[in-house]
Amino acid sequence: MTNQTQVQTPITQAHIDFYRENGFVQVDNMISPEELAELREYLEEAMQNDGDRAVNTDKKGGLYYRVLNQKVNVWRDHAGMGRYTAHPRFAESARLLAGASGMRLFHDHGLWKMPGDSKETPWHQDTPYWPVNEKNPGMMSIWLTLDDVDERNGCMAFVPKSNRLGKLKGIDLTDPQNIFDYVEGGQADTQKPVIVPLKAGSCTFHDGLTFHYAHANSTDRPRRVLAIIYMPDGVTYSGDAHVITDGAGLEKGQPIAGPRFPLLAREG
Ligand SMILES: O=C(O)CCC(=O)C(=O)O
Repeated sequence: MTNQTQVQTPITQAHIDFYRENGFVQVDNMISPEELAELREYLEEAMQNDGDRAVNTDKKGGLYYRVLNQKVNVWRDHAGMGRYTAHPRFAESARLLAGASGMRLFHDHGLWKMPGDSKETPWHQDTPYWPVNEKNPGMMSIWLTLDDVDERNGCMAFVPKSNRLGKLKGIDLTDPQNIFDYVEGGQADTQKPVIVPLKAGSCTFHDGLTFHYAHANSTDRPRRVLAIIYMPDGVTYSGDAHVITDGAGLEKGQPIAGPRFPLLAREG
């Protein structure tokens, strides 16, 4: 007989209610100062060293790099990052907010907004980029900042309840369309963003359908973030090409599962 220890999280009923109402939520002090120091060290190593599994979205100087210096699947090249990306506290927090019976890892990514020629991350939804069949898959991200963030160095902003607008077109992050033009019936109720400055070690969670944006970095230091994307157990693969699912041996129409997509949190 197994004796499962309940995973402790900072999630309160107020967080759950806010997330379900608005499609995002701020959670302060997700990690301790000691964890923050360790995670900074690990993510620095993961971003600076080339392994064979993690993937850089663009090279220094590229258009995408000016928006984000992004490395996906850092957990697959760095065992220390693996510990954080699979952290039960983060995954259980995500599960509680979403109200899912189980949460799987989709992928992690280091998201650094570099100083210098920095561009904003335009308003977008995440769901249109993912190779899943469901229009509303309940997928979500934790965005955990390793630096204090505000409007000067790339904090996030969200449009409350925009997740209820459903899945719209994907935005080209380097040559953005205006996502608000895609909203049927006009823009009025969809353009009231909430800007979310955070202290290092704090985080936001957002639904894959929630409109979000990040300011450009006008400081002289990188803005360092670990983001992890979770999917409720049972979300199915569309068969579309995607850096995370290509070569993972998945069958179109089948639930995304297997060793690259571990179940990180479950009910009970
Ligand atoms: O970090 C950013 O600038 C944007 C992050 C984002 O779009 C996301 O985590 O979905």
